[in-house]
Amino acid sequence: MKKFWLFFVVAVLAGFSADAAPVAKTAAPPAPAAPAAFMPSVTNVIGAPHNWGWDFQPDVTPLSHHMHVFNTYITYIIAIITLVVLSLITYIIIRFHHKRNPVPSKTAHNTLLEIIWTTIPIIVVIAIVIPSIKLLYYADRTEKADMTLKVVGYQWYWSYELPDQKVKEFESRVIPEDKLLPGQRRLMEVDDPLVLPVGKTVRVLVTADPLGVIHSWGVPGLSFKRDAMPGRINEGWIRIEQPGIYYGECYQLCGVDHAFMPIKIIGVTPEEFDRWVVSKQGTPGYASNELTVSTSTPGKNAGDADATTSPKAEPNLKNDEPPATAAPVKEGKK
Ligand SMILES: [Cu+2]
Repeated sequence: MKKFWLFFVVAVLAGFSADAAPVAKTAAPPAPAAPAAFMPSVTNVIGAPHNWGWDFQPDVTPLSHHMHVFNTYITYIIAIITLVVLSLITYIIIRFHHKRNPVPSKTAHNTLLEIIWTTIPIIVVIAIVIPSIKLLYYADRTEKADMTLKVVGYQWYWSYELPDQKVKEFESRVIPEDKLLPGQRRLMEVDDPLVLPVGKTVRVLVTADPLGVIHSWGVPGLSFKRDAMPGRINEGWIRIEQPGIYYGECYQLCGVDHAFMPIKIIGVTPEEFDRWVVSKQGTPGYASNELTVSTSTPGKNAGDADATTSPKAEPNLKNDEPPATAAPVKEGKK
C-alpha cells in the first residue's frame, strides 16, 4: 500500500511538471517587432499562362533562351523528317498502286539503300544528342553563384530559405479562392511570394519534407524545374534578367492538394531585394554587390571554385558579416 501511495505521489508530480513545461515555454520574452512590410514596386507579370498561349513564355533567363533555341532546332528536324517520310509514303501509295503496278518487283537487299537509311538516322541522332547534352550540363551546373536559395516542398505548400542573406525559412501558401483580391490570379497567388534579385545567379537547392512526398518545383517563365525529393537535394540555377512576376506550380502529382501549392517569384532590382531581405529580418548586401561570389565549399564543385574577386576587396573567409565594400565569401554549408 505504501508503494502505491509513493507511486501515486510521483505520478501526480510528474503530471504537474509535464503540464508546467509548456507554460514555461510561452513565458519566453516577446519577439522583436517585425520591420515594415515590403511592398514590391514590380507589378508587370511576365511568366504566367494566358488564353491561347501555345509557345514558350518570354525568355528571361540565359537558360530559357538556350532552351528556346534548342526547341526550335528540334522542331525543324522533326518537321523535315515528317515531311520526307510523308512524301515517300504518298509517292509509294500513288506510284505503286496495284492498278499502276500490277506486277510488283521482287528486288531485295539493296546495299546502297540500306547504308543510306542506317546512316542518316545516326547523323540525325548525333545532331540532336550533342546540343542536348550540352544544354543539360549547362542547366545542371551553377557557375559562380551569387547566392543560394533553398526550396522545400511540404504537403501542400512551399517554403523558402536564403542562407546567405540569413533569411530564415518561411512558408508560401496559396491564397484561397474566396480571399482573392480583384485582379489576383486564381490558384496562382500566394500569401508570401519569393523575391529574387535581377541579374544575379541564384543557386537553387530543391528538396522535400523528409516525412512527406515527392513534389516538383517548376517555374516555366524561368525555365526551371527540379523534383523535390525527401532526403535528396536537387540543384539548378536561375538568373532573372527582367524585373517582373513569374508564376509556377508543383509538377508532381503529390496528393490531394497538389493543385494548391503555386509558386510566385518577384524579380526585383538588387537594391529592392535588399529591402525585402531587411523586411525578412535578414542581412542585406550579399546580392547587391558588384562582385560575383561563390557560396559553395571550395573544391567540391570545380565550376564554383573560381569566384571573381576585385583586388581591393579581399574576401573574408571567416567573417559572416558583409563588409561595407566587399562581398563576403561564405564557407560552404553542406
Ligand atoms: Cu506537390
